[in-house]
Amino acid sequence: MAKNTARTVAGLRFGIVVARFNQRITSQLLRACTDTLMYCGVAAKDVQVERVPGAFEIPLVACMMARANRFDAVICLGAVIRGDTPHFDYICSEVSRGIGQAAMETEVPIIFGVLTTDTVAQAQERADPKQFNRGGAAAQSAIEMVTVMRRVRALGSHVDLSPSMRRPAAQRPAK
Ligand code: INI
Repeated sequence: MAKNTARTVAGLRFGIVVARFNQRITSQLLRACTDTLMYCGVAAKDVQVERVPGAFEIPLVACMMARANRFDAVICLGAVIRGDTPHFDYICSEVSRGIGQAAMETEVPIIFGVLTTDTVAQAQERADPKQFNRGGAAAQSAIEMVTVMRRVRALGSHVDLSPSMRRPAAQRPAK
């Protein structure tokens, strides 16, 4: 992403939720993510990082950060690596479902930067800034989605969820 995005990202605020499980991988994702945000012109004071034990805990915290009305986007970072148990499948499906649901409920972009791989080596190459750089890509997706949401909010519509899930109008970001 070109550095001249600085004009459009100045003042934007981002929440990051990062899992400590597989920390060698997730700390690399986090570093690449924050480096990219800063490179694009986001101020360090406008980024709040919350750490959670594992990927399973990401959706709850991401949802609460999105509901706080303090962030233009929330970025979720984690690494779920397949073992010999079905644990992998349960965690992957809960994390992806939870993040998607949180975004729909809050109408705040919540970015899925959670690696789901068969091996540690695959996770390492996806986290490595010199290879797939998924942490940097998550930051870029967050910035892009802020712009998209500005345009789409101007259309005046909202996600139509059941009333119990709907966010009160008073809590929605101003258009
Ligand atoms: N959490 C991860 O983030 N990645 C994993 O690969 C993983 N595995 O393999 O078990 C994992 N498990 C922990 C889980 O996310 C929860 O933190 C734990 O079950 C407590 O709720």
